[in-house]
Amino acid sequence: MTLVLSTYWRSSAGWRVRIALNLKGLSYASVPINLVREGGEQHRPEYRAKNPQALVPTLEVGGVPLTQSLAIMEWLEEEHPRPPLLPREPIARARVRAFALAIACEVAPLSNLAVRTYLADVLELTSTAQRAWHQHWLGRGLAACEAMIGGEGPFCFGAAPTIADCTLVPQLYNARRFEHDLTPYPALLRAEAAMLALPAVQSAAPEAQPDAV
Ligand SMILES: N[C@@H](CCC(=O)N[C@@H](CS)C(=O)NCC(=O)O)C(=O)O
Repeated sequence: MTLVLSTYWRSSAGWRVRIALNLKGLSYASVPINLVREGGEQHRPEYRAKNPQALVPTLEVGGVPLTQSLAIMEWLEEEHPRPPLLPREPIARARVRAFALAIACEVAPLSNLAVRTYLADVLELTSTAQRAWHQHWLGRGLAACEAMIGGEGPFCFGAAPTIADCTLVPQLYNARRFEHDLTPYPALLRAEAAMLALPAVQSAAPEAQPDAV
């Protein structure tokens, strides 16, 4: 079954899926969707037909589009269970999912492109107010994630990467873009370092993508 990933080099949600695909050793074709050029290619009707939310990523599986990065990673886990990105034990699985959801639902959306554009262009917030927004939500969200980490590492939940780690790496990259101080989060930084040492994670990095500018 062919896998085609619509993604953008700097999209954190697309990056999560690239990491998961690479960790599972799956090859895929990459289709760049430029989120900023000419108002954003994600809004084109042909892309919206695949992803009605006009967001990346979309993974087409044999021509069938799947959306939402966590749903895509869950599909990958079900169809390609080796190597696993979720632990076997149900309580441990729930904890890993909770961490990934905390990032994907409560941290990342508050600084995504559509929100940043609204703060600046519609609400016309000053750059100081916009900065305060990002620091507030990043601080609140990352402090909770730091407390949610479990096990002895080096990854978020033990000796192997999970979907929690797939969400963590792009989120910390984004936090650095907003110059957020990461020193209060040593456990997150430890897990990030473990991830960045893996070739599968390195090749998923924004700068390694063909559409990187
Ligand atoms: N919850 C979605 C979030 C997807 C999302 O926010 N994608 C961003 C890039 S990271 C996007 O496409 N933004 C385009 C826009 O805001 O217009 C997921 O996990 O897939």
